[in-house]
Amino acid sequence: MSVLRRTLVAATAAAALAAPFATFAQDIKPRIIRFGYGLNEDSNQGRAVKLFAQEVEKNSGGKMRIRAVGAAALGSDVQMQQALIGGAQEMMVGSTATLVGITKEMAIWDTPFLFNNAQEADAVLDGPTGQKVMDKLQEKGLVGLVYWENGFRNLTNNKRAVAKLEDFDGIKLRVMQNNVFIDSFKTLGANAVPLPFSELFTALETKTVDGQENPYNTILSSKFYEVQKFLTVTNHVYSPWIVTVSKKYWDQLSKDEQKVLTDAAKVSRDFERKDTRAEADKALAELKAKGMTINQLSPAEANRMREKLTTVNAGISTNVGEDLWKETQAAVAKARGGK
Ligand code: TK8
Repeated sequence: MSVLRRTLVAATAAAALAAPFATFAQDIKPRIIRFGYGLNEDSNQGRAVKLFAQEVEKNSGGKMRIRAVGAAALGSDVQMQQALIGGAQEMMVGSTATLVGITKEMAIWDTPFLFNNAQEADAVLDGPTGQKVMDKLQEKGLVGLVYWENGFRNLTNNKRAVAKLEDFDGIKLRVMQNNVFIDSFKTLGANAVPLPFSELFTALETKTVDGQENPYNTILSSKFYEVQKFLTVTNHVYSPWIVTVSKKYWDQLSKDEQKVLTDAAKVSRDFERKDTRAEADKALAELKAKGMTINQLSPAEANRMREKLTTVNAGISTNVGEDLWKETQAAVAKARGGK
């Protein structure tokens, strides 16, 4: 083959390879994916959505773009879920707890003290049990991609430092719109008031409610320290977030486009968990510096709270099904055994 001919062949091959991208960049408008979330842009949730957007744009060569909308500007978790199901919005991230009205099995993650630490949570959520629960969303019009960490939830309020079970009495406590949370806090003696997260700051500010419970990261990024005096370290439940796609939208995507989203979701999950944990490690000191009064429960009182909360387990097991309950307990035991 002559030098000229070899050059020509190489040039033609390069052009053929470049062609689809060239066509695409010039002729096809990028797919715009509206991705809603509830927290502020400057939060662990906001940072991870941003990273996800960068990954999607990079891996699709600019063909798919994420239009990220934070601070519940597209609606509360529950409103966004409905928009995804109807096909009016493409993606979101929110608490698994707010999905229980759609997929009852999600309530398994609301079991008080299910996980002792984040490693157990990762093993179970990323394992077959987590996948099974996530797959249940499909028949309801949602596709779950990955679990992110919201985190271990802790109590804040304006009435008093909660040092013992009896201190919950009469505290008007905002909880997520979910029966397990309502039951759990009623059991502890609080007056549980279900409200969307998007209404929470105002409800605390206007004293419609006295308190709430969320991970340290959220107490910081949502500035709850401005309207809450007392923080009690309870770690009463590990709360996952879940990244979901409208199934109506998902089914319109090519396999390659779906892969761009699943790959980016995995990268975002690993980033988000690291970032969240690093922030949580420093958050308590920051909240103290912002003026919150922080107290730990004594081991005896922590135990009393734990025991009291086991009374909600039977209800969760009935709701999610005894098989899933048992499977989850076994998965936790396995993770705990370090296997
Ligand atoms: C954000 C919520 C939030 C959750 C809550 O949209 O509602 O308290 O912890 O993270 O999903």
